[in-house]
Amino acid sequence: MTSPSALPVITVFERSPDEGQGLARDMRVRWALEEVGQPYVVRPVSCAAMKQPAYRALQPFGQIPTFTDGDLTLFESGAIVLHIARRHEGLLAGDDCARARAIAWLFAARNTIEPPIIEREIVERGEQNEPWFTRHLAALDGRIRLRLRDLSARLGTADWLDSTFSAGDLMTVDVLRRLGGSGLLEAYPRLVAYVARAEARPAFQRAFDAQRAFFNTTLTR
Ligand code: GTB
Repeated sequence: MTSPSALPVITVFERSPDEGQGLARDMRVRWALEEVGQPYVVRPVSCAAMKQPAYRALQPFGQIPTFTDGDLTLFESGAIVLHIARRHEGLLAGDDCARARAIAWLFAARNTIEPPIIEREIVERGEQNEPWFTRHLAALDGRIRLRLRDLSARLGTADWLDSTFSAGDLMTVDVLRRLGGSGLLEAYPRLVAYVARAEARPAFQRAFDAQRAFFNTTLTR
């Protein structure tokens, strides 16, 4: 499907399993677009359609989100956020070194912080009845705590990871939000405040409200 307008198009769950909590990976893309003031169009995709060849041509693994802008289609939320940040003002501020550090944080969020958090979700969802469940969960909690401890130490009393809010903060906060309900973040008050500070940004609020409103409309369809 092509956009009826010249706006970028992102794909999202037709009905998100997170029920409008903004935990699916389109949230970080919506948030980035809101931060830079770029309007966009949402294209809902059903779980079945995601696995069809037509969609896999956009996203080889049959997942959301994708991002299409003119001739360019991208998959991988980190690559999409980075692309948006490079194309627009606002998410990679400062000189070349500051931009490089912000990109390093974006990668750290995806490659160093997120993996044990995702693994924990998979275990929580899929291994509850296995005899090793409690031990496996405890091991993952330990790995997550190490990351949180180090991240909290680095953040210290600063508002953001590297002077001004960046794509690195956006990605880090989006990843930390997935710990909601686990009780793990609460042991790190500086990280709790960091997430709250980011969630209070008007761009975050607009992105959150948009995905929530979208989910609510799917309820009545
Ligand atoms: N590495 C890819 C990226 O970053 O873009 C991963 C994309 C991905 O995991 N997409 C998920 C997907 O399409 C949705 S976000 N899954 C369908 C499939 O693989 O068939 C992951 C997600 C799903 C559900 C919740 N939730 O219910 O809270 C949160 C996050």
